[in-house]
Formats: sequence, C-alpha cells, structure tokens
Amino acid sequence: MMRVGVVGAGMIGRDHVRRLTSVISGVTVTAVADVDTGAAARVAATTGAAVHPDGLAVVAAEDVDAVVVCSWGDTHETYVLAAVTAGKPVFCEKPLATSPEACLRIVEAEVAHGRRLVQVGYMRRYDTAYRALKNVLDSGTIGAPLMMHCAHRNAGVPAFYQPENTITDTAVHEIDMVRWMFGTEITAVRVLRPRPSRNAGGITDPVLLVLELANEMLVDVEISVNARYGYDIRGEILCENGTVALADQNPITVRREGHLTSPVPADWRERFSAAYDVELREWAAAAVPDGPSAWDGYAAAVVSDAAVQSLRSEERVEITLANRPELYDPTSGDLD
Ligand code: ISE
Repeated sequence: MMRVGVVGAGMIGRDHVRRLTSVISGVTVTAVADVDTGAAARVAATTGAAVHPDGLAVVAAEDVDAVVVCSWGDTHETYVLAAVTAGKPVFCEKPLATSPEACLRIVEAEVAHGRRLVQVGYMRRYDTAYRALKNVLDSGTIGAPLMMHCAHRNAGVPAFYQPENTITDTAVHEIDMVRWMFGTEITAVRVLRPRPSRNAGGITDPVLLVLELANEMLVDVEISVNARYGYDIRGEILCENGTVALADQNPITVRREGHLTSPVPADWRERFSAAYDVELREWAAAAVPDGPSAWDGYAAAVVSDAAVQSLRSEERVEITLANRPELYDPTSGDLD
C-alpha cells in the first residue's frame, strides 16, 4: 500500500483525495495539510488521515511515502523541493512553479538526486481523446502535421482569477499538450487580442495565441474564459493528407420541442474526470514517474512567461530553453 500525503485541500486537492482513496487501488492517504486547517480537517476526516500543521510536515511525515501537491501555485516550489530532498516521489498539480527560475531549481535538485521523482499534473496527456488523436498522428496515415487549431473555453472563472491566468492557468494546458503531441519545442509565441467580451469583467478575454514550433508548424489557441455556455475543449490537426480532430464528448443527445441537443460539460473536473483517474492511477503504479516531468514543467513555464510578455506587448516573443539535462532525454519517454 502506497501511503500518500496531500498538500492542499482546495477544489482539486479534495477531488484527488477522493480519487486516491475511492477510485485507485493500492493507495492510502495518511496525511493532509492546508492553510485553511478546517478544510484540511474536513478532507482528512473522509479518509482517516492525520492533519499536519503545514505542507513541509506532510512531506517529512514518516508514514508518507509519496506526496501530492495541490496547494496554491506560489507554494509548489517549496514542497516539491522538500520532497525531492527527502527522496520521495511527488505529483505536483500544474504549474510546477510560478517562474522558469523556480522550475529550474527543481530540475537541478532532481538531477542532483539522480533519478526522476517529480511528475506534473498536465492531465490532457491521459485523456482518451487526446491519446487517440496522437495515435492517428503517430501512425502517419494522414501525413505530416502542418497546423493545429485549438479552443479552450471556460463557462466562467473564479473571483481570484487574475488577467494573466488566461495564459498561466488556462493556455498552459495547450502549451504542454502541443509539446507532447508533436514531440517538438515551441520557439516563439504571439498573443493577439480580438474584440473584448462584455462578459470578461476586467480580464483580456478572449485572447488568441499563435505558437511557432521548431518543426515549422503553427498552432493557434483561442482562450475564452467567460464563454457562459459551458466548458469546451477543441482541437483539430491539419496534416498533409487529412485532418484529425477531437469529437464532441457527449454520450447522449436530447430531442425536445423541435430541437436536438447535447449537454456541454460544466467545467474541467467533469470534462477531464477520467483523464485525472488514469493520470493518478499510472502515477501510483509507476516505480519511476514517467508522465510530464520537471523538465516539461520548466518548458511550459518558459513558454507561458513568453506568452504573458506577449499578452502585454502584443509583440512576437522568441523562446529559448536552457540545455536539457540527460535525465530528461526523450528516449527515456518524457517527451516522445
Ligand atoms: C483551471 O485551473 C484548470 O487547470 C483547467 O484545466 C482549465 O481548463 C481552466 O481554464 C483553469 O482555470
């Protein structure tokens, strides 16, 4: 039985504790902490876990073999570094850390440790539809990819959502997905601002990212976080001899009063629920984590930083990554 400590008992933390205890076998949650001790106590009560005064105490606890970090992004670096220092596997919700420099410190600590301990929660890599898209692409049946069109729409966003979160919290999923899907780096980004939505409430919304890839592909990403009608994730890849696209995910259609309708998911928890299950199941089962790595977390942070810069300036921003340590060689499966 793997004994997991969870740092952060907010929305995603609660959901992961439920998943770890009732969906996945072979895992028990033994320790929980949150700045809101009441929230930690409520989550701990669902599993019989101990409540610790803070995240560092969770990482250090003797009955914790592995750590899941779901706290506020700014705190991730501290807990992930503590876990790496303690030699404990750590699954960290995105972002790995809030700056490329902080991500690099994690990369360096892991390299010094000598083997992978860190996995970042970019769950799209575990989604059945995205995996099917990648299978078609990798089969070569429709030729080389040329462009991808993506849309990422939230019905709305919480009050704490900041203007730059359209990039750092939302578009960052496409940034990771694109690197994984095409096995190539993003070399430049430009963020354009279409006509602003009157639903936006102080946020630049929608925005359009144009990503340039090292293999000469272009990827456009529409981010619209006050779309009202539901949570909608779209993607279509144009290849030389055909296209492959995410289909609508709805299991049902409703015929009523002269209309044929299908429900749209309310939010990401609903849309990616199965992907989160697979992600944590594969993480818990792996002796060495083989999902999105600290290096992937670093690369996403660099691109995301460049996109924030472009959001402000509306200029094209070029991207340069540090030298990738051997530990993250693609042949080891990190960026295939
Ligand atoms: C949220 O934080 C997530 O990570 C969701 O996956 C994303 O779709 C949403 O836009 C973010 O706010």
